[in-house]
Amino acid sequence: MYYQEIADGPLKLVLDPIDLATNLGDSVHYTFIKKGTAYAEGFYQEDEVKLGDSVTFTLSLNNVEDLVSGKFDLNYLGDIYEYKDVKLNKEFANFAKENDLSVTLDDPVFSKDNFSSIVTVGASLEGEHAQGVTGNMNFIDVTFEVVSDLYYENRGNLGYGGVDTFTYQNITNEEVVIPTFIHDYYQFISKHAVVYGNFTPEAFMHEAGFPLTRDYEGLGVKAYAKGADGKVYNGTVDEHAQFEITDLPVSDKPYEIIIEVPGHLTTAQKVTVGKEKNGEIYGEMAQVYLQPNIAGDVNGDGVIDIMDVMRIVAMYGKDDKAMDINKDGIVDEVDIRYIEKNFLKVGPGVKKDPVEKLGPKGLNDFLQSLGLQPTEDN
Ligand SMILES: [Ca+2]
Ligand SMILES: [Ca+2]
Repeated sequence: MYYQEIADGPLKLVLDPIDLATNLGDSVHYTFIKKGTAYAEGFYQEDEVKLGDSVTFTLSLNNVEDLVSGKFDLNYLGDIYEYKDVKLNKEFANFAKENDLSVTLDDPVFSKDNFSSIVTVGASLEGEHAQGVTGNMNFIDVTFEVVSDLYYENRGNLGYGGVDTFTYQNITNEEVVIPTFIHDYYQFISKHAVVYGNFTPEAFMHEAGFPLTRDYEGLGVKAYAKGADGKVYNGTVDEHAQFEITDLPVSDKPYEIIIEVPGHLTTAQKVTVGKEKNGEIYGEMAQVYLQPNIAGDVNGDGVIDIMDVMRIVAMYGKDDKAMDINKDGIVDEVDIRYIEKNFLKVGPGVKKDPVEKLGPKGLNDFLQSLGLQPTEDN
């Protein structure tokens, strides 16, 4: 690096250590600043935080001259952290006391952008004073509470961006804007996981293989996880056939991830969530892959058999919500062909034998009674 680059402004350097196994390690951030340049730096008081803990961010000032008031915007993840309070750092408070200065903290101002919640905090020296603060000093502490631990960064921080700049007024009422850096971080101990993925509802698949856009929640699709202790954790589904289940406590015992689609066999998958590190299990975001939901179980008993056929036949040509597998407003050939295709299939974990015939009558007899030809290879 050249002196000129530093003289022109702070130079940021990121070193990515690569070990002998060529695993990319955590990168190390350095900022080089010309000696004497004014800047601010952020620190966290904690080395390790978990759900319910508080995190205190301290803004430290370097090489300021005659500061009489100052403020900054602090970005934080509003889903994870809840603002608690702002205080003068002890160092600043002691300095004020020793110099007979009274200091007023600004009321925090809250705002939001697309990425973050933002709190604007600051403080001013009160009354007449001959001089402001010069040199290096810890200024303000801002404290948050960890209200969710669905956070999985290796290096915990309050949010993207943190603090960009610190703005202060000096004794001659000039506004000075100085750069701010945060290289500090803490270990975030997450104990909850998120699982997500896609489901594949056979009667709502485009022939090209992707799910049709539908109000799956409105159609009664349910995604949930069942813990080893039987506890159920409900998830959400969106109109693109994606599901998400949050707040699963990490455990060394597996969860069963279950997707129910009306008119279809239920699908389920066992997964163990959480990443082990030094004997401790941490939360993670894990994608779960599930078998398709097979269409045809209109009575929801976990098997596709003659009972489903019978029900469809009874409602054939009508607009019956439960029997209309593909929800196009009519019970017709499309619906019964799913049953024909998947006849005698059984959902995962279902201990029930599908019934092939009703008395002497089988699937083909019912198809023929509707004027339909059985498919060749049936
Ligand atoms: Ca059935
Ligand atoms: Ca239909």
